Amino acid sequence: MSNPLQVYIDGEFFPENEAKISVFDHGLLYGDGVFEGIRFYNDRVFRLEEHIDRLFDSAKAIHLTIPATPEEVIEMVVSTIRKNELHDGYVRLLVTRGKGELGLSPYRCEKASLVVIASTISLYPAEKYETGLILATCATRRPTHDSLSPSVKSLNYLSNVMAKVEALASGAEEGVMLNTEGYVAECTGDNIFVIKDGVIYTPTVASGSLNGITRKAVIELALEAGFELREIQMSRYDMYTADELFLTGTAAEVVPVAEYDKRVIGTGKTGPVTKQLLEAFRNLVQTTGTPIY
Ligand code: PXG
Repeated sequence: MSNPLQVYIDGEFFPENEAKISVFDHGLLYGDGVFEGIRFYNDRVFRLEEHIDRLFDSAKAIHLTIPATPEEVIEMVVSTIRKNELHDGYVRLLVTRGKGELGLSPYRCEKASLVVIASTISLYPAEKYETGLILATCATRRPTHDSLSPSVKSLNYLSNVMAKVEALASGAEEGVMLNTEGYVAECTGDNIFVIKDGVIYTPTVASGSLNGITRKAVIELALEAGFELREIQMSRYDMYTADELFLTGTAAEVVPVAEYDKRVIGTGKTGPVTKQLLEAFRNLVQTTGTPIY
């Protein structure tokens, strides 16, 4: 049997079956906290500083003080991977509001808790990167800026979870979430890209999509490769009539889509632009990032 994972909690490492958070933590009681999902490949952490920046921005937006500096959080992530002697994998970094009395007020919690789990992940089977995913539109909409900003990567993922349930119930593998105006925001855990007549399109962040770190990396790769790229208000029509469609995310990386709401996308096979960007992305993650060892 392999060694148990060592989980970092507030300055100490615990074997996975002893890695516990209080039932009085407001992260559990109210979903009050923020998180990041981060990948490391070939002994380097991909875009670590961007993830830490987004974590601090999410925390600031929910009025949560992270009890460490960004540099210290970076060191926590790298040392947790090192402690587990991992080379390729996934980090889940969470900041919860911390242990407190019952009651919504965050001021009942003395200090936020920091947790780092370093493990392995595989979201979709390898053949999906050849054949493409099946998508369906979900009934559950993305939260709006006037409630919880969709830019906050909070511990409250219930609307995404409900959307995922709806997608799976309709026989799809991933769900498309619209904003309250009915424009495409993103999938339950991935950003969306469309290719039409050689131009690449993605919904604006203002449409209600997370400012994805994979999204940003893919935009950079597309521009470097000389593609025209437009951030737009995207409709389902734009997706139905796309030549190619793909999703981006830390877990999914760059994954093609073959079918959406029963419409075959393009030829139904992974298209050339998707293939090119998928390869460029795989090369990027293998050759850049914060060194672990
Ligand atoms: N939209 C949403 C709602 C997300 O949660 C993305 C887009 C893609 O963003 P990044 O920065 O990863 O390119 C996400 C990311 C998980 C998991 O465990 C979820 C995400 C990332 C990593 C793991 O389900 N979501």
